[in-house]
Amino acid sequence: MHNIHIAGTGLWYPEEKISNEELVNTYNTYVEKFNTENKSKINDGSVVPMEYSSVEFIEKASGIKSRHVVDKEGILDINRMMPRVQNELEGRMSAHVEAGIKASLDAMKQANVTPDQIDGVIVGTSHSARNYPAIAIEIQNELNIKGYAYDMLVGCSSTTFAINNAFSDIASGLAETILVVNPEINTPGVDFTRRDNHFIFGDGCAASVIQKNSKSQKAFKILDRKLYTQFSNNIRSNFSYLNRAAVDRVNEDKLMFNQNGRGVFKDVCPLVASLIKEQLNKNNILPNQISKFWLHQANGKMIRLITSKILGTDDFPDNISPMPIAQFGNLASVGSLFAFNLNNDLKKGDKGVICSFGAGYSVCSIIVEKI
Ligand code: CO8
Repeated sequence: MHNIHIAGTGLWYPEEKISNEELVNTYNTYVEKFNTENKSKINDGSVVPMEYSSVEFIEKASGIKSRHVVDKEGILDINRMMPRVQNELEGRMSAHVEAGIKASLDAMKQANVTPDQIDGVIVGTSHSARNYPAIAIEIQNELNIKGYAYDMLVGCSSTTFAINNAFSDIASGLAETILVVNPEINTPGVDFTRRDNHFIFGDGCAASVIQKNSKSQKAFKILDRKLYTQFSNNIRSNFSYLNRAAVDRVNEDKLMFNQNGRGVFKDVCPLVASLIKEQLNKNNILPNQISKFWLHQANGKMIRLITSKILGTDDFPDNISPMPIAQFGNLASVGSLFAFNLNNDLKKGDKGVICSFGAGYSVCSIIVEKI
């Protein structure tokens, strides 16, 4: 039996915040402008009028009330509708690295670990800022960490899959302590002119220290990991280095995040609930022995439904499955770690489940115990 722990976690998120009211106000102004400018084409049927968004819909369908973003002004400017970010260029620090360092320092402090004790850095994210050199290697360099570093992409399960890789490296003897970093700067990939997507994502970053025999007060022992993937086009981004040379040129906006939200909801809820139930059963743990389900923050209704399927009842307190989604929106792969970091004041012996699910489809469930 391995004695491998989540020794500490840390978060970073931008100060700027957009409420549903502000977002819908901008979106609806954009719609009004589009429909006015295209009035004659709409009247002759050659252009479809845009439909208005609503605060009530967003809150009821998703549970999201606000989101933290890297650039509020750019997103709310109806002549822009996207954050103002910078290209990756040598000579200045990547925004992903900056976010990663802030979250990492927090995690290292909580884990009571210094850079010289870390053997490697794994960055897991749904969008890498560039192809190479790896973001992880820049973080490794900035934090003065020896050993190795690499990036990995697994959509919304990038954080938990990265924690899993760290566990495997430690269990195999390759390392004793790994820093896992998960920058999710999502808003540059969102089409804020799309009614069905404009409210979903926010920006944030998490980091965790995975360590053998941690002595940290905040440490949780990793008891079990279960990973599952199943191919689906229901959440897809086609943005890639191929675009510039493609003979079948497509408008850049059409290449970004796109999803069939209904389809995802229908496929993923039963999949995740049965995966966690099977995992608990294999580990001889009853669902009601789990103090917290720190689930991927895609949708409040999904979190509630999955929890009720696992527990076999609708009658459970909200705080069993924390929902930072209300404040942060969907943070792609760091949602479950935000839920964990902000709600993990458990007592020795208490158990919880950290579970991500999303694009791929990809699912990773990790059972932990407070030591
Ligand atoms: N305002 C008002 N009405 C609206 C709006 C709006 N903004 N949007 C849609 N409607 C209307 C629709 O037109 C529809 O009307 P009608 O019934 O007349 O046809 C009605 O509301 C219902 O629409 P939907 O069926 O689309 O609404 P849902 O109840 O299904 O809710 C959700 C939509 C919230 C998207 C929901 O389906 C959902 O959350 N599904 C799960 C999605 C999910 O988990 N996705 C995972 C994505 S995260 C991930 O994997 C990582 C990807 C990488 C990150 C990417 C960063 C860019």
